[in-house]
Amino acid sequence: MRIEALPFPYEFELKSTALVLIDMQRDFIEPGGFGETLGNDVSLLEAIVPATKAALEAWREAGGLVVHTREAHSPDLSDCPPAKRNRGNPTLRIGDEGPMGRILVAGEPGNQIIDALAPVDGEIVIDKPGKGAFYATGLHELLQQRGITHLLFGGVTTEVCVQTSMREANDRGYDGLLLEDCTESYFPAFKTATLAMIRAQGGIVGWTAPSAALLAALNSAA
Ligand code: TIU
Repeated sequence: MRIEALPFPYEFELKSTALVLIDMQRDFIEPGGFGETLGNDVSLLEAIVPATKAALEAWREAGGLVVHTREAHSPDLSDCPPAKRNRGNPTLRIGDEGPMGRILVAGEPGNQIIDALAPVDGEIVIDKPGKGAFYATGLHELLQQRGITHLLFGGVTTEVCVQTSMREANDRGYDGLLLEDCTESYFPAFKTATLAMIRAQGGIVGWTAPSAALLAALNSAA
C-alpha cells in the first residue's frame, strides 16, 4: 500500500504495520487531568478526536494491529523520578488526588483512554512511565514478535510524547508516519514545527500525511 505523504510517498504492508495512538487519555484531553494542572487549555486537543476515531475504525476494519499507550505511573510512584514529578509549577503534581483520581497514576479514572477511542479485544495497551513509548516498556519486543516494521502514529501531544516516540521508533529501525490531523499540541506553533522537523532533511525522523490519505490507501486496497 502507498500513502501520499511528505516528504515522499510512504510504502507499507498492512501485515507489518501498526497504528500507534499515543496517550489519548482523559489526563490530557479532559479538564481536571495532568494537562490542565500544567496550565494548558485542554479543549484544543478534543478537536482531533473525530479524525482519530475514523482512522482507528478504518484501520480496525482493514484488520491492522492497533497499539494504544497511556502515560501512567505505578501507585507508589517508584517509576516517576523527581526530575519528572518536580518539573514545572503545576497546581497538582503526579500522584496527587485530582477530580479524576490520582494524577497520571495507572488504574485511576483520569488515566483511561477516552471512550471514543477505547481499546477493543486484541489491541495492545502499553503503560509508559516516560514520554517515549519504547522507554521502560516491552513495546519493541511485542512489535518484533509480530513482524512489525512500519508504524502509523497519532495522539498527544505532538511535540512531547508523540515526537519522542517517533524518534525512539526511528532509532529502532521502524519507518514511522505521523497522521497530521490525528495529533495535537497545547501549542499550535509547536505542532506545526514538529510536523516540519519530522519530515525535513528527506524525512530525518519519518513522514507526515493527513488521515484522508491513509483512508484513501485503505479504500483503494479494499
Ligand atoms: N505536557 C505535554 O504536552 N505532554 C505530556 O506531558 N505527555 C504527553 O505528551 N503524552
